[in-house]
Amino acid sequence: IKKAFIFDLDGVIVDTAKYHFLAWKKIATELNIDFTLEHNELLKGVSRVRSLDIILELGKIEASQEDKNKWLVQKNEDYLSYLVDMDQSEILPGVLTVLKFLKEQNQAIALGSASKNARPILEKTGIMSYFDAIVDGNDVSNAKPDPEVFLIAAQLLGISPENTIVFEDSVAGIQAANIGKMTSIGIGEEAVLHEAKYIFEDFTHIDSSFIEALIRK
Ligand code: B16
Ligand code: MG
Repeated sequence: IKKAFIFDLDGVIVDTAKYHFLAWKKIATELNIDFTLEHNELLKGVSRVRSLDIILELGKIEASQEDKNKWLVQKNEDYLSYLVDMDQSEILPGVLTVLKFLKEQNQAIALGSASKNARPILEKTGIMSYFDAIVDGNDVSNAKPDPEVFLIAAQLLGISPENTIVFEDSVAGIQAANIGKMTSIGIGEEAVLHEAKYIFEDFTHIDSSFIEALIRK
């Protein structure tokens, strides 16, 4: 059977979490908010607007919409400055091998990301052509753990949620896949992603026989 394989972007295909962190950290420092790498886990898979709210809550700061808009623009400009030199070398280990194998097996592939910067990242890393559908932060109104982003992707591929597999690095994303009745595969730490059906440290640990079994299921 033809299955749909949906990839999250940040933390699954590329390690952009570090750039999101640096950009948010700058704003937090300006506002005298203690913002650690541990806090940053809360922002994974979460929209830009919601991320700012979480940081302001951490600092117990109430801000005007005007100020919030200013910080959102500032954060994104700063984040984009880290992406200027991005190229294929920033694709995480093992990802290309899996993408190539899925293509050879004639499987459907989609991107399902909360980011509004997904397309330029796919272009810079040269992997746009692998994707049969791209659904990102510009296309959805409900953020993960709402399954909307993955449901739209599966629909665009013409494949039912039951025949869809989702690769995710965030708790919110794993929950979204589970709520959408899809097969969730966590990429990262077992302790964080224990709600996933399968968990792998990274894509180098996913071999072709595992994927073949998913396809045949
Ligand atoms: P942007 P994903 C998410 O991407 C990130 O994990 C999250 O940290 C970020 O705030 C969000 O995208 C929005 O990104 O500011 O670029 O629109 O993991 O769903 O691919
Ligand atoms: Mg992610």
